[in-house]
Amino acid sequence: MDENGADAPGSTDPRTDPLADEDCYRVLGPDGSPLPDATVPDLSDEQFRAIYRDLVTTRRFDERAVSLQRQGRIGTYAPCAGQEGSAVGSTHALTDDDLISYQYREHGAVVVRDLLPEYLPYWMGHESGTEAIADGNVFPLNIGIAAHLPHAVGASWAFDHRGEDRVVACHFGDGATSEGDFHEAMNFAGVFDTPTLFCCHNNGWAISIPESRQTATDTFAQKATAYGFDGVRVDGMDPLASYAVTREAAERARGEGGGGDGDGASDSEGDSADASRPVLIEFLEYRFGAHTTADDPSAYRDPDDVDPWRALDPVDRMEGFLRETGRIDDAGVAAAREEADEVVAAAIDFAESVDGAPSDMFDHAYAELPPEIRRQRDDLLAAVDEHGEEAFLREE
Ligand SMILES: Cc1ncc(C[n+]2csc(CCOP(=O)(O)OP(=O)(O)O)c2C)c(N)n1
Repeated sequence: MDENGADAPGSTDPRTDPLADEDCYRVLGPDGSPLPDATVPDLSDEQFRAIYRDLVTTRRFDERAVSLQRQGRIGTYAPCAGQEGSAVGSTHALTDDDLISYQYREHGAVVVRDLLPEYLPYWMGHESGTEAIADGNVFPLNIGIAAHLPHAVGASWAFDHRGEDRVVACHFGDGATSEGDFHEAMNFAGVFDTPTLFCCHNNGWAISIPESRQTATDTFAQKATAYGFDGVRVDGMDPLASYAVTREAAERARGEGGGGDGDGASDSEGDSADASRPVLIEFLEYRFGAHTTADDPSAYRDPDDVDPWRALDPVDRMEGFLRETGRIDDAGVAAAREEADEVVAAAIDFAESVDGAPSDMFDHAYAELPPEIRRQRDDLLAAVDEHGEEAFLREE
């Protein structure tokens, strides 16, 4: 173990057997066949295929984004391979009016909302990307770990106050659960019955810190007990299980009739069956690749540790399900891949055509700039005037 508490590469990570946890909710077996006692969600053939298409597109986006970073065409990027099932499956379980507040790795949620072209510019350094996705009910990504959780709870509390039939799905990693913001957000949500889905992506690692050094509890889901609401553990590499659990959690968060009770106050005393309640969902999954393109995972984990998890690849599993149930054939798979190539290529073309000015960075955080930020913007504009915009642009 190093001074950060991380195990040395090659040491035994307790999560070497992905299927060891029998309490983890699953629909699909490793090859995509439905498990014997599982309830397959009641979706149309088209909906099943849409989930598959979004998984394939997310995987393709991820591959291209890493490649673009290696070519110097985007900045640091957080790969999501292995984690597409939870982001895509859970977002399909929401309505378009529901708000998504995510960390930085849940790109699949953006794919489901059809926002890739608007989203990619962010990773190229354009603030306009974050503004555009907000119009699609996706809050801008958050790098300050767990700092978005209180905001997500605030937004869901506002929905409750207004009597709106909307929930907030707030995504974060296992590492975020060690931050004070996580506990404050969970406590507030429990006390005030906010329609919040706390989506914890337990991918085994917070950069080099393994899950075993992140918490002494058996699961992350059980942390909800301390705040008076339910926590559930689901196989995040199973898109259909992720869909089913999120669907049920969203119904719970909406309360019967939707939109909470509109009074913005806790119902926990009576805790009637139709009260709106938050839910913590722990998605059990694994990060196949590096933490970000600036990371080298071989410094802290044995590359062989990934193999058992690759056997549960969410894209392959969904394809296996569709094939086995006769919903897709070779031509359908080829068409999905071709469509994904086109969607991602078009998003890249669009993003590379965006022409941003350095001062754009001041435009999207505040409706009215506070005096200190205004001063900084004015200083920048004066410097641009003096030296020309080229002085602030990267040389191609
Ligand atoms: C408040 C804060 N502390 C530390 C960091 C540095 N940091 C960036 S990513 C990360 C790990 C987060 O792990 P986790 O929440 O499990 O998400 P994952 O990256 O695994 O998806 C850390 C510590 C940060 N961005 N913000």
